[in-house]
Amino acid sequence: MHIANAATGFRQSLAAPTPTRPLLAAGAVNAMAARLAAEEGFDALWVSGLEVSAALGLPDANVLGVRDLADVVGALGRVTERPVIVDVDNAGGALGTAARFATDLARAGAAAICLEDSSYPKCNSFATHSSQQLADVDLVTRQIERIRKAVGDDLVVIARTESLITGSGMAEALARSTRYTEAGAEAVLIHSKDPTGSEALRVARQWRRAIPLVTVPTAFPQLTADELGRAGFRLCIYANQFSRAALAGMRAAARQFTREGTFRTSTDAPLAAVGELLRIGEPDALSCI
Ligand code: SPV
Ligand code: MG
Repeated sequence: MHIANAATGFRQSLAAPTPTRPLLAAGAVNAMAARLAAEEGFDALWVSGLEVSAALGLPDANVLGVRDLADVVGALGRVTERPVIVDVDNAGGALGTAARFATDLARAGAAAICLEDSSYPKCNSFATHSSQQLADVDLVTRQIERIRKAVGDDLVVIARTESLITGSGMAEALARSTRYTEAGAEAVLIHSKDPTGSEALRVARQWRRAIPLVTVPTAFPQLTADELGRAGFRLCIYANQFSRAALAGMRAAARQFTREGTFRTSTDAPLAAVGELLRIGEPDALSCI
């Protein structure tokens, strides 16, 4: 029951006609990030392959298993009911693995999964040490069909194409998107690493379909959520900014300690109160610090 509700509510939000305000999803690698995202008004959470891999000290290269992701979904669900979208990468590059990712994540409480068409083993879209290849379009199409057969409507399926990341071009991106939606995907993400943002805006201009369009604006942060919404994107996924902020904040605090021998709070290295940390897992907790 709970499983179907998570997907149903998210599906309705995706379909709601709001011309300028896209849904906003934040990468949440743990309950602390999820609580923060919910309190600050994000509509949904993104379980990022990159963030979860980094948190576990692993490469973003098809090393995560479905249980790693399901554990994170469970942790987020302890502190917020915001819908959770899980980045399943290429879901193991096979039909059986795709079905297992879908069933286990639906059971864990996810509202949606995002399946990408990178070939197995994948590498991160922004990595320059290794090159990204596209998976066979028929394989990805059959993965989507298999996911649908496994979970029915209990998950929203977002299909992501890496066509622009691999330099295969806009025509390929649009043709693949058509195949994926015909196979049962309900939203499409055409990923872009163009730092000017003009490629992403071109995607939105050429997208003349009722299917919701999704963007991950990591490479083009100069475009605001409102601008992306007006361009036609229905969902903006801020995939890794909280982990990057945490990394920068931890480094600033550590450097201040090395310099001054104390963790006293300063504007350069602000620290949340101990009570804030205590209240992530126990909302009514009180603290003297
Ligand atoms: C992730 O967050 O793992 C993503 C988004 O897939 S990106 O890193 O931008 O490819
Ligand atoms: Mg990823």
